[in-house]
Amino acid sequence: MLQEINFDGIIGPSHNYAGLSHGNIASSAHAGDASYPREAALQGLEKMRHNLALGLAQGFFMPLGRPNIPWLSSLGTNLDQAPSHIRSAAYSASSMWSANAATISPAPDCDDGKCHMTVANLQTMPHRSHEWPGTLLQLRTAFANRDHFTVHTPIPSPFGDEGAANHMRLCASHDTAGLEIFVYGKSGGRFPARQHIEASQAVARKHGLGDSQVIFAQQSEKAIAAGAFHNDVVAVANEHTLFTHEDAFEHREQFYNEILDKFPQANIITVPANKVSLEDAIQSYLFNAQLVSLPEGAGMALILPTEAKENKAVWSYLEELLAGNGAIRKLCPVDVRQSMANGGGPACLRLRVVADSRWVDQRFIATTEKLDLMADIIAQHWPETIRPEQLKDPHLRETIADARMALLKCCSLTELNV
Ligand code: SUG
Repeated sequence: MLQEINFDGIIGPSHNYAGLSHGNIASSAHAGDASYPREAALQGLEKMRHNLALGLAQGFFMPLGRPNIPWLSSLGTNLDQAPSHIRSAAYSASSMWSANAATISPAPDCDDGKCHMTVANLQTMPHRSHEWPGTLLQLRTAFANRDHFTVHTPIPSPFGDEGAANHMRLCASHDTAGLEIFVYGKSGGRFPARQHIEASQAVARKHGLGDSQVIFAQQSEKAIAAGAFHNDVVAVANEHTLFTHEDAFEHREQFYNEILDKFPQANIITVPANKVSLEDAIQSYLFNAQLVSLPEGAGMALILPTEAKENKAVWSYLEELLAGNGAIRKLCPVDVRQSMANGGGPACLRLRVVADSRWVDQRFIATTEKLDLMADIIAQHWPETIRPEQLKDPHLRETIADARMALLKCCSLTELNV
């Protein structure tokens, strides 16, 4: 049975706040703060536990090996000598945000009937640009079944590709052919536009998607300039529903018309700026919710960051939305504050893959028992806190490497330690 499986990136033991992502307001605001990797990873596991309890299919990815010493070597340096921003980049636990791991086109959309995945190059941000080799290895391990999956290498530079964070899919149900929407940026004014149209078009071609099944939409320059560094900060889609801020897209009317032309059943919920300002949307991460279909036809739920509940304008809008008895029937706030402080909400932490879970390497599929085992490892081995100046400390490096290895062993995934 084809179903949506959410693969969450486990928050790695090197999680820290280095202010590395220009254009990501939370990352800049928390630069230099002490981080709490253990608490962060446990928050992530709790989110998975919550979603399993809702009856949703759940998978996970291992954190990548950090600090990335081979990357430092390729830059002619090492941990002692690297300039501090390069050292921080080598230490970043940014692979936790698995929505940026790859773009996924489910099998019913692709001309050869296989699920296609293109690993994101993440080239705009130095600390993210060295994720792809580890991600490629992990995806080729988890989705090794070549009868059902094709995992492509990243689109080459200079075309920036940020993966599923700039990709949405509308469909009657997950197991039927859908309309894939690729969102790219042109200019964010003071901030970089990380997704380039050339990369989006290349991914669509490589996945074998027909013209009638694809839309390329420009993210609004206003949204990028306000801090929506990825489209999933201002819009999210699930099955026939698109939930979006009024100011998310540059040519909104034209975009909506193209959607309705290619997918007439689309249900577009536009949140007006006079109810929720772009600023409130970005501060609360309202749209970085996981919009999911509940089992047994119970409608859709929004799995939101607790910050959305704390924002008055956002929460009263959501209460009004629920009272309208539309597609969205349930609001589930979850606490992922440690990730949020780096600009990563519930939706950033997951990669959606539509597949039959029997085709996936079972070591990546979550059960409550496995989450319990992982929680024990994390509680024992993840550093409690990291202050930025500790990144120079060789003991920290050892602690982090040992912690990751303990988790890889617990999940029988030591082959990922290259
Ligand atoms: O790429 N933050 C990530 C957040 C990614 C969110 N993902 C989605 N929207 N799907 C980023 O900006 C901050 C790291 C630091 O500053 O230490 C960071 O990389």
